[in-house]
Amino acid sequence: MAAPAFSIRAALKTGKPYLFPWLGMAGAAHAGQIARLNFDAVTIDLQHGMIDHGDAVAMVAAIVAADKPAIIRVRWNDPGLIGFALDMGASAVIVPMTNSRADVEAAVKAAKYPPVGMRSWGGYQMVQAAGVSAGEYLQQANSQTLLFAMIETTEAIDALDDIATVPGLDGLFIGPSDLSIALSKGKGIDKTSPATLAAMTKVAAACKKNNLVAGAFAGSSDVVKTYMELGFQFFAAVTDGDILRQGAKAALAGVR
Ligand code: 3PY
Ligand code: MG
Repeated sequence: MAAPAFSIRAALKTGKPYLFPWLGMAGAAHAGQIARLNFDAVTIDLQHGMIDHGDAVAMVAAIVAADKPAIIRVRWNDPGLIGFALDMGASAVIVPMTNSRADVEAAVKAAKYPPVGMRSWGGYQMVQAAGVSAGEYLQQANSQTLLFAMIETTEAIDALDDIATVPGLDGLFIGPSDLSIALSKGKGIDKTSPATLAAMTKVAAACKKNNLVAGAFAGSSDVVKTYMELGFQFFAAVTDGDILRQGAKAALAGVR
């Protein structure tokens, strides 16, 4: 964590937007190639991505070898999954569907070593990924590995003040697809609907008040810009599927 590549905090302090791709496809080769592009970090989505834990271990190693921090969105708010993601060498963990203070307290407990939480010590992959000694990792892990609670339901919006004040929490991360489905009562997905943006404005204010990182899945540069105007800083800017589709389209343009 002394190693600059592992630390996300130092880059966030500049106030600049923090941009990363969101990988849903398994493969260390493409994770390593994408990590060498001009992103700040790379995220592996273990909730909806077609990626198992063995794939993810190799993908984190490839991302870290490219000197970029790896971020993992875990499959669910489960202490074993959160601990394993950090033990793989993730610099940040994003936990889906955290809807109450109790949900977020449980996630923090899993992600932080005592006295903040109950993360269990073991394995040395995370120590190697951070490029420090085991003792240094233990000393720095609680402040340098970031825990994001996802806000993507009406329950979470209603519980925002309770959630945002959980000690040890580092940031909130909007899932705008699920949030817009919930806000529209299942009618549709709209990442920039007035209702979605109004809810996100409340989340940005809660982050500012409680010194939390304000993050969101955006998926395109237009949406990143819209969310930046609301006060967000930490973005999933594009998916690997979109990178592939856009690249294929560009390669064929003018030929077909
Ligand atoms: C959502 O938008 O609901 C997410 O979880 C991000 O993919
Ligand atoms: Mg979601």
